Amino acid sequence: MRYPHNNNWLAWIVSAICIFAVQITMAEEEAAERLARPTQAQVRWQDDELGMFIHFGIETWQDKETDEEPVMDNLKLFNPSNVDTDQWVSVAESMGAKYIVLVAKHHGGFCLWQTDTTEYSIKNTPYKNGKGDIVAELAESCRNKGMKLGIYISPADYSQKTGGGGKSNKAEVQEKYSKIYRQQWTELLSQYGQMMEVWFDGSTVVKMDDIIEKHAPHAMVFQSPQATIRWVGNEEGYAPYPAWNAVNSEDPVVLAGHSTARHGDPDGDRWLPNEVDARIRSTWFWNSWGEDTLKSVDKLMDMYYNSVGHSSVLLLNIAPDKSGRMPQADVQRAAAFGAEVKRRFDKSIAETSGKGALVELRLDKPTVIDHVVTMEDITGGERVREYAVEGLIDGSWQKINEGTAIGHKKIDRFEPVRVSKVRLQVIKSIGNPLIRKFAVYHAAATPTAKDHQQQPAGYKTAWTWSPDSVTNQWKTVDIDLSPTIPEPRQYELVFKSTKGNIEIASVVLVLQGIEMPGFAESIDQPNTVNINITATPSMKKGS
Ligand code: FUL
Repeated sequence: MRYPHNNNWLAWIVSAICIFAVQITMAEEEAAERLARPTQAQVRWQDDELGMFIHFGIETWQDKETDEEPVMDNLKLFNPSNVDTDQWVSVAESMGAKYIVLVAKHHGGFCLWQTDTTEYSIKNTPYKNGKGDIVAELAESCRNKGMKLGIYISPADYSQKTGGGGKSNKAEVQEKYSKIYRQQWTELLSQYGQMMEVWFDGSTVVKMDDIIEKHAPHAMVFQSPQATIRWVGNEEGYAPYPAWNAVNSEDPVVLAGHSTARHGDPDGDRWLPNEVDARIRSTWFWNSWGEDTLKSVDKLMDMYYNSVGHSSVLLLNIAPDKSGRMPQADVQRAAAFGAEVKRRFDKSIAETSGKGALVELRLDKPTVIDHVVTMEDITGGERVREYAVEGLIDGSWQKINEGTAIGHKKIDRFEPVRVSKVRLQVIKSIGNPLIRKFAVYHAAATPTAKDHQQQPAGYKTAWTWSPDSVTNQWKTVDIDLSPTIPEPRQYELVFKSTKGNIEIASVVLVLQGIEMPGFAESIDQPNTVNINITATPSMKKGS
């Protein structure tokens, strides 16, 4: 820079300001460098956005959600006449799903593949005279159609007398089961092609790191200490907002492998995005009465906005019936859902990308829009903390929407407005915002009150407990929560006192008589404990 001689002082101030600004920018960039980053596999997985879950087993014939009494006699039931795994894959495709997760063994212990680990498996069923193998059939269909496949093997196993996490109170049962469970994973991960996701429903106490490392190093791992993705905390299809992608690696819940969306921390050091598992009907397995519970396309779209639109991945369950095919009504609904997502979001009116706090999009002419989709380039970490979307309406800039997190994707839906330009103003960020996509749409889909819904109704429940006598001493109290816990979810347990103060020293959750350390954790609210109920073999038997 050159300045006239008598303006030296001005030059000095200008360069001082420049240096100062450069230093601030460098400090911010250093902070951004410290943000958690996804692996390439996590980035690919988040780009998938939608997967299809499949539950199919003895339960399909029992009209039940869990095979609670796994006796050999039950195996007679499993005899589908027309297993059509190509159809399953087509359904996934029609919905826009990029991967499938098959439940190869649910809590009852029945194995859908030719396993050497147990007699409670497909080889002792009438299906194909015991020669059938549903995992093999689906793996082949997926291979033929270029669909990615993931596997769920329940850690809890009734047939082996283990509860959540594959845990037993008896050392000899634990030792035997740990071997079985490890072998089950080894079989499925080494004999059926590459698996893109492995599901440890409710985390696992059985050592798995070496097996994953050897056979599925790039697979997404749902729950467990090796998790690369986490459970959102409910099964209703909703991620809260904001659902930050990172967590703190030292958080005991993260270490135990069952953190949820509530453990998200934008400044956390471990990238662990949320998977939102949900059902197209009200149950995971097909049953004779469930067709009326099929969710409408509107409801499914709501779930889509609140999961994919909240930087999470939606894993939607569709269950084959007793024939082995997915029922026509479900097939049509899945296709209609996929078509609606496409109709709304396949083609933007205009889009751009950019670096920095302001990203502007000029439209050819004043245009009506009702959606904005924004994506961060998450390879640089989740940088945006607060933003506003503004539109140039009749010559003046007006705020259309605002938010906090963007992450992989944020969908903003609003009443239609006619704009000639749109801009993203990043109000708060760590380092320079990296915007991969800023796109506008006119989907003619009116917003509903449920947009940005933080939690599904009934998500938070408070119980009031009134003991007969109150003492000044520490007391251990057993509370039976089973009547008030209808299904797997995250609950907040609030202890209230009507007389004097109470203090909670510790809370331990017991499921099926087995203590589940880490499933209950105190949170930052007075006398409140968060409990994660997932993968419960039977809620009826829970306590
Ligand atoms: C839950 C299980 O208890 C359900 O049966 C289902 O498998 C779902 C995906 O996870 O925790």
